[in-house]
Amino acid sequence: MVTTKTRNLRRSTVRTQRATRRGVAMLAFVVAVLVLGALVVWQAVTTALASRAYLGHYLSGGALYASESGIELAVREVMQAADLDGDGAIGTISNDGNDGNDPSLLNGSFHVTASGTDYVSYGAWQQHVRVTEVTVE
Ligand SMILES: [Ca+2]
Repeated sequence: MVTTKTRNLRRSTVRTQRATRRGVAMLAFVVAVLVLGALVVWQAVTTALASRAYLGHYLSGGALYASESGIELAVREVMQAADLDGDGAIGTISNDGNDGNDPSLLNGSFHVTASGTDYVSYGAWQQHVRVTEVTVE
């Protein structure tokens, strides 16, 4: 009689250990699936942010080139002492407060203001704006 109880107790212990192992394996599987899912979501978000940052950098570069084009034209007016764009002043480009008639580029425009010998060019490329300032001595 004592022997039978011991066998039943051993069988019960073995079943409990197997169930515990299965539970641990299931928990490890669920954790692994959650970690992999989080990595996939993180990669998608990171890729989208990197693309958006690159686009902003690209468009900002276009605005810088537009701004530098304005400075080039303003310095040309100063060097030739002539109002090349016909806005009424030497060294300013389309300085009439009307953005609609600014010299236009492919996706942008620019205008230049002057204060004494300081010239400020505002270049716009789509929705990005860059400002370049020069002093002519
Ligand atoms: Ca001018």
